[in-house]
This record gives sequence, C-alpha cells and structure tokens, in this order.
Amino acid sequence: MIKNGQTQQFDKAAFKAAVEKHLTTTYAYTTESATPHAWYLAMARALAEISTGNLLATEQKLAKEKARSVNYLSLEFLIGRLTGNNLISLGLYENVASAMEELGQNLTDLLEEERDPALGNGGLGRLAACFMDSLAAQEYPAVGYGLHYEYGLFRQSFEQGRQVETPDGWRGVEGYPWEVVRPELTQTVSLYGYVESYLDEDGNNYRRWVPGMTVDGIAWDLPIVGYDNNSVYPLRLWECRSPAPFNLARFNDGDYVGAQYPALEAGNVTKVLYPNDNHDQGKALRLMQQYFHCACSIADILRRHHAAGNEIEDLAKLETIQLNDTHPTIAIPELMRVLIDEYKMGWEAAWAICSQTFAYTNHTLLPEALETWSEALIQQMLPRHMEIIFEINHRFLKEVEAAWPGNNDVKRKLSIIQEGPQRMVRMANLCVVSTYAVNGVAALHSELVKRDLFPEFNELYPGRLTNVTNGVTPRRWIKYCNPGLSELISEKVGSDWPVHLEKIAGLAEFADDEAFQQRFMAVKKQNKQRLADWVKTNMDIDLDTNAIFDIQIKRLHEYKRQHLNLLHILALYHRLLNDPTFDMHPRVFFFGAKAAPGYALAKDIIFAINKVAEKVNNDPRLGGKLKVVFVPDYRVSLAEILFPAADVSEQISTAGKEASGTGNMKFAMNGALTIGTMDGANVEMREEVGDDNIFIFGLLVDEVQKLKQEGYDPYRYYNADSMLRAAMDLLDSDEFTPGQPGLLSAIRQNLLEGGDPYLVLADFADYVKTHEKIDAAYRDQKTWAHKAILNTALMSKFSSDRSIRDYANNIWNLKPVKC
Ligand code: 9GP
Repeated sequence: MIKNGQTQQFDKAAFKAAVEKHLTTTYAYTTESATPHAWYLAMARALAEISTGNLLATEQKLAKEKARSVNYLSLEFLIGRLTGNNLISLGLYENVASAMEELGQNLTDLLEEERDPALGNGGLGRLAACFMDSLAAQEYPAVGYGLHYEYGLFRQSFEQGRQVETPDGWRGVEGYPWEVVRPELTQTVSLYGYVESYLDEDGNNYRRWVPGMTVDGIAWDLPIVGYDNNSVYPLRLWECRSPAPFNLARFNDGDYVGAQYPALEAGNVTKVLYPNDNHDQGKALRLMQQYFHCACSIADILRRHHAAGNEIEDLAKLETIQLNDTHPTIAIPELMRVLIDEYKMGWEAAWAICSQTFAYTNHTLLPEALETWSEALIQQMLPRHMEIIFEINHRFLKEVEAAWPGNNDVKRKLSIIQEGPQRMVRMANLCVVSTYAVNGVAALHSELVKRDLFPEFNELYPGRLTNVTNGVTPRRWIKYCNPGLSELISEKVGSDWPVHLEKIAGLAEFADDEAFQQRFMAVKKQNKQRLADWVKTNMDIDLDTNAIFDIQIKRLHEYKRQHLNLLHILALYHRLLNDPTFDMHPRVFFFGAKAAPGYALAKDIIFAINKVAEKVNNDPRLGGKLKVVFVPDYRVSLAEILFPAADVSEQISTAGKEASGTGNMKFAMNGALTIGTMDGANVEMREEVGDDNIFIFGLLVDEVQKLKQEGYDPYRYYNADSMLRAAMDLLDSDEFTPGQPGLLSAIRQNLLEGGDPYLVLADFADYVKTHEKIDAAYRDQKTWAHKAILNTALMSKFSSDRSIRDYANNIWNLKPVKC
C-alpha cells in the first residue's frame, strides 16, 4: 500500500464513523434502510473530507510561497468517476475496502454506483482530465477552470438500432459527493449593453462598458488528488445563476413564468454541455457560455494573485493561462478589458502582460471545428470586447504590412476578422496573435499546423509554434483499470512505475520469457472475460474470449472512419458465406461511440452497425466466427473495461485528420496491437514500438493531399475491387433490414455519389490486407504475446506526466512545489 502524507493518519474506526455519520446526517438513511447508492454517497463524502482539507492546505501553501501556477482553461473536463481514482491516489484502496467490508459493503460494487461526470465530449476533454491528474501527481501548481454543466454529455441508448439521446443529470438528486460549493468565490459577469467614453477627475478619457444585465458565477471545486503526495488542486467549475431568484412583485401578481424569466435565462447558460466534437455550431448561447467561463476564471485568477499579496504588474511572472483549444479565447480580450478599463493601464502595458500570459493549444485542423463568431453577435453581447478585438487586429495588421508590404492577400488571410457578407471573428488567429506559445498535440499534427494551417504566422513569429505530444495518465489507464497487469508490472519493475512510467521499459526483457508471456496473456484473458460478462449482462450477447477482441471506441465521425471498419466486417461476412476456402480466427468487433445529435450520417453509421450486429450475432451460418457489439452509452467508466480487454486497437482515421488521438495510447499500454494509419500520435507510437509491433496501412498525408488534388474518384476503387463492391452493395440490399431495402443506403451513397471525402474506398484494400496479417499473427500466440508485451513496455513516452513536463519546461516555465 502507498503511504503518503494525506493518509498517514488514516484511522479506520474514525472513517467508518464518518461514513455512518454521513449516511444518517447527510443522506437520512439508517444502516438498515441504506441502499447501495446511499452507502456509496456516504463513503465518498467521508473521503472528500480528507481531500477538501488538503485542497485548502495546498491553496494556502502555494499562495504563501508565491508559486508560479498554470491556469488550465477548458470548456470540457471529462473526468470520469472520481471515487476509485482518488482512492488509488490517496493510497487508501485496501484500507477503505476493508473498512466498508466491516460495514457489510463491497467496495467494488459501491464504486459502480457512481455516475460518470461526463463534462466533456471526447479526446479534448479527457486530455484536460489527464493533464490535471499529471499536474497534481508531479506537484506543478495548477488550477483547472471549467463549467459546472447541469447536464453533461447526453446519455445514449438504442431504439431499434437508432441512437436516442436523453439528458445526463450527472449529479443525481443528492448532488455529487466530491464537489464543494465555494460561495465566497462568487463572481459577477456582465453581458450586453453598450460602451461609452467618460472623463475621470483628472480629465483623462476612458472607455467603459455599461452592461445590459449581469449574472452570478458560483464556484464548485472538485478535488484533483495528487498521487502519493500531499497536493490537492481544484478543478473549479462555474455555475451560472441569476442574482435575483425571481421577481416577487410579478410573482404575487400571478405572472409566475415572467417572474422567473431572468433566473431561467441565467440557468440556461450552464444548463448543458454542447454535444459537438470537432465541430463548431456557432450558437449564441455557446458564446455566452464561453464568455461566462472566461470572465469568472480571469476574475478568480486576479483574486488569487492579489490575495497572495502580488502586484498586477507581476501577473505574467506568476500566472500562465493555457487555452484548451479556441473555446476560451475570449479570455484574451477580457483580460485586456480588465487591465485597461479597471486597472487603468495603457494599451502597451496591458498587452505586454496579456501576450506573456496566454498560451494556446490547437487540437484540430478540421475546418468545421475552427471556431469563428459573427462580429455582430460579439458586438451585441460583448461590445467592449469587440472594440478590443478590433484594436488588436488593427495593430496586428500593421505588423503584417511591415512584413509583407502591400500584400493584401496575406492581410486578408491572416486578419482576425474574416471579410464577407457576414464578418466573422477568427478565434484561432486571435489566439496566435495574442499568445506566447501555440502548440499542436502530436509531432505530425504540429508540423501540419506550421505547414498547412499557419505557415505565415510561423514566419512572422518564429519559435512561437511548437509541439507537445499528448499523453494519458497511467494511474487511471493502467493501475486503476487493469489491476492484473499492474500487479505483473510492479512485480517486474517495482511499484513506482505509475509516477515513473519510463520504468515499464523494464518489461521488454521479459517479452520472450514464456512463463511471463503466459501470465501476461492470462491477464488479458481475464480482462476479456470481464468485458464478455458485461456484454452478457447488459446486452445479452454471448462472446467467446478465444476470439480476437477488436475494438474501436471514440466519437463517431466520418474522419475516424467507423464505416471503413464496417465495410471490412461486411467483406468478412460476405467471404464467410460465399468463399468456402476462406478461413479466419473468430473475431468480435466492438464499437463504442456517440454521434452528435445533429450529425445525420454519423447516426446512420451507428444504425447500420447495429443492424449488421443484429444479423451476424444470430446467424448460425457464420459458426460464431464473427460477432459485432456496439456498446451503448460509451463513457469513461466503460472505457475502463474496454481498453484492458482489447487485442486489437482500431486507429484508422484518414491521414492528416486526427490531431493526435489518446485512445490509441491507452490501448497499447494495456497490451493491444494497433491497426492504424500514419496519423496523429500513431506515427510516434510506431517509432516507439517499431514496425514489427504495429500494423500500419493506408495513404500518407501527402498521398491523401495529392490524390485529392488530382481529383479523387471513389468509383475507380469500387469498380476495381469485387470484395469492396460486394460489401458496399450489401448496404443497398435488405440483408440486414429484412423487407426494407435502402435503409442503410446513406453510407454507400455518401461514399460513391458524395465523393467519399475521407477516402474510405482508397484505403479499403490495404486495410483488409493488413487485417489478414493480424489474423495470421494472432494464430501464433507466442509471437503475439511478445508483441503485446512490447507495446506495454514501450509506451512510456505517452504518459501525460511527460506531456506536462514538456509544457512545464518548454512553455510554462513552471517548477514543482512540494506540499
Ligand atoms: O481530434 C482531436 C484528437 O485527435 C486529440 O487527441 C484531442 C486531444 O488533443 O483533441 C481532439 N480535438 C478536438 O476535440 C477538437 O479540437
């Protein structure tokens, strides 16, 4: 068991008493009447007492030391369940299990009672959660700032194979036991209104914003518990409320709805997480969310700065603000506004602080995800910010003029304002102009940011554009989710690998050790059984753990190409039924994915996979060789069962489209072999594990670009490849939708008439061939075990601890502070 300062005083009797006290005084149950859910809540509350105390102590210590900190601003933190993870960080897992046992409760069952706080969409939000974990584990002073959404990412279920969305009230009626509200940190946020000039007593001319309305920002802190140390950092989530709950006079007049209107409007701001991944919808309420988040966070950063006795001039010295994608960009003009209008600083002085405080991470090259806001909308909602953005742009365009005299094309391209019938503010351009560092999230992606997205910016600001390859926390993604593997690793390389992941390289020397191979594969088998049991219980599908478990879990998006995977499945189906010479090792294809509710084709792909699953899982002609499982409501807690159970990891995006990927890393750490394109972090994973231990296929970025330039014709591939044709044509038949041909045609149509924008057909043949290699490789279990062990052993680069050290050393200039 880990010993650390947070738990040295763990007193089992006192802990049990605390659990029982919460059961009765917080949740009003007796030990006899308590449900498992009530036991879980009481246990988590008792644990939160420990972490909240340490959160306050950490805050005080960092303020006293005037430590430089990073403020991680993100509209999403996909933290997943906290209880199990915090037990591991606190080193209390066994102690609490035994305490709860004495109270007649099983810890594993209680942990299942926790709802996932799904405050993010996918990779970007989960990255933010891993980063908070790594900041705390390494004691780099940090505060995470996000939004306290009333409803997280929707819950997904399937009705006749189609995705149905329902609201995700992640806090339940009782509230989330790990969070604590901090009313003393409440902020007031202005919106709408107009800007006016005025003279102060000394006759100086100033601008000021006269807001049309205000709302309150209420702070909720979630504890990010440092692994095996004493630090607890806040993940501070802002909830929007109206300053007045309702208008009493109107209510008394019988206007019940009108009386509550302002409260309803304010409540809407943090009502729901926008369910779009890699897609910008441009909704006004979303801009309001973004500004609300930024205004509260900037005000809180300044409050902390002053509370620690620091001067405003030292802001950039003591605080850095990392913008997680462009979503919090409005923080830049907000800080300028505060410095100029409230601190009465001149533009240059304010700009010197701002441009040395902010850094920006770019997470995508997809044009539909690059945020722009209509100038008119910003003007209406945030009139003073629009003025400031104009001024930033004006000064910036002078720089452009100096660098490219008389070149209006470059000016038009780089300008923060995009001209056109509706003028738009380009948030990414605003970020690059106003920050001291801009990073991409994998080596290839960062190169493409420089080469294709921002080449002129790279020329204008040499050195500003850089790379930090993503990573994932080995605490949640190995130690917590894969206890069997964790034990094996600890036995071979010592137990401190969760904070020194470079140590797992020591496993490589056992890659050829037959006894170790068997134990490694036995752990995999147990994990496959755990998943198979879950599927049996929740979906009533029988699975054989001798089959290859082949898994694709990520958001549903055309560029991620779940439909390429589907076509391969259809080709196997066709061959099994029509080619007597064809043989394959039994395979189960798993999918887990949510589609944005407005994304029709993504939903069609889900429907098609479900329909195919229905048929193949019950078709005796296939002899159990082929199964398809689409797990509903894919989320962090399900991911914790899926990653450890995978033999094969599907990372098959069109080259150049997936900025990094992080699921790819979690799979490989847990001993799965990747089938992937040369995209995102796959490229660096290949460098680490070597060509023999990864299955790479498909067009390279430059080949994709060339093919598109030359004029890509999907029919060429369709006509030339009979297997592809057979697979595609199945989609047009009623094979999977008896009596209703055409229900699955949308996919085929998109790929043929729609021009196949993500080159699914171009990569199909190589994908099939590479899967054949996987089939052959799996039949030789020793070689497979060797490769799987090496995948685990050679993944240390992809610990988010390394990513955070890269940020700390190369961007933030941040030093750890031991608490
Ligand atoms: O699509 C990227 C994904 O590749 C990456 O791993 C993740 C974290 O960096 O960010 C995703 N981007 C977005 O969600 C939107 O920009």
